[in-house]
Amino acid sequence: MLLLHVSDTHLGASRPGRLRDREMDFYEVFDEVVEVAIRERVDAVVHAGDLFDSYRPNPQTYYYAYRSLRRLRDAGIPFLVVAGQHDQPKASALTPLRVLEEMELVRVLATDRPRTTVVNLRSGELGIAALPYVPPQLAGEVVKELRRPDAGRRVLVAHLLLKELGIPNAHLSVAELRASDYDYVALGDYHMRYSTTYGSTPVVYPGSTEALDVLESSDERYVALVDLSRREVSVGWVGLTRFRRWVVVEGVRGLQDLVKALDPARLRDLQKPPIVYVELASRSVPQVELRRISDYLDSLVRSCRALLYRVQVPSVAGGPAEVVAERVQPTQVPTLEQVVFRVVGDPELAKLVLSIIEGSEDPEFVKSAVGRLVEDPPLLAKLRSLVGRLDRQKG
Ligand SMILES: [Mn+2]
Repeated sequence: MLLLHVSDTHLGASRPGRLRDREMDFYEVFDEVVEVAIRERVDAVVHAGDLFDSYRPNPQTYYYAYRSLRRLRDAGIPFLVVAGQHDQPKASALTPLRVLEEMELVRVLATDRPRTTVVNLRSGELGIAALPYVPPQLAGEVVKELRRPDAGRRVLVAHLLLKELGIPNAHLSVAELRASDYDYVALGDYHMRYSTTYGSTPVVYPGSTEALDVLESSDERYVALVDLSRREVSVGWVGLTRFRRWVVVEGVRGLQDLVKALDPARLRDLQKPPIVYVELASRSVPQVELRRISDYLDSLVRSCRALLYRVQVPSVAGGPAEVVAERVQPTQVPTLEQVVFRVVGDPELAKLVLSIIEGSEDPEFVKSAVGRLVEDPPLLAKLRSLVGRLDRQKG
């Protein structure tokens, strides 16, 4: 029995900022998770909460969630989900998870109280105890309602913060969760990868699929593959590739520092223009230098070498960092580079297309550009996959 464990996909989020491209990141990486599940032929996907970013997803969020989950359903892979705080309505309204359940795309394990179910998967019975998000002060009481499932393999799925993480507002310890009652404990709520064991039971957070703020940024994001076929449970990690990278530059005294740190080779290798966060060395960087820095970062955004940026000064005495320059919203009129990049989706390919557009008056130039393309197999392969993607979007 093989499960894919994912959590905190926050569909519908666009943080930081309010860019459409940023919102798409969350859908794209969710679609990659679905592809991993199909490729690895898992028996089920277990989502440990915060599928959506809001309990009132907008139509396009439903649209992309539906498109991805439909692929999973067509492959015969059940999607089992527990509610995180972002999936829970504030009043006695309906959680969006129920909408997906009614469409037979997901199976909701629990929404506001603990619930235990036995699910028949193609490789056998899986008993699941599910603990949705509850406020930390209630967790001690609520966990007493949790019943250990009566089945061959037992999994606990919960959306909470473990005391072992050593962060404020934690819910329970692994001992209080009675983790050793289960073969595997699938957790969500913490946005970084973290795993421990209790007795012989793996207790795992795969982390969110995208970083929602700079503190969560990382060059690696994962889902867990959990093999329950043998007595000894094994956990493997699959690294995701379609999430957006963050480039964080600290201790900047002036433009020169920044240009040096934003190594063009590093930026070119990224699949998507990164989110750039700059922290100045001190509060005393002169205004004129700050202006040069923001002009430079604006030029990166306009030419699609960065998605957005923020420049901060260090916080004083643990207070919040102060933002001194940023671009987190779309420019009013998109540049030609931005339009081409949006269609092409790859920086290298976008550059080629742009060079052809710009030189299109000159037939000799176009001939040589196309000639270059033919002699560059990796670039040609990218072009083929672009055509494939555009075809799929039509279909
Ligand atoms: Mn979350």
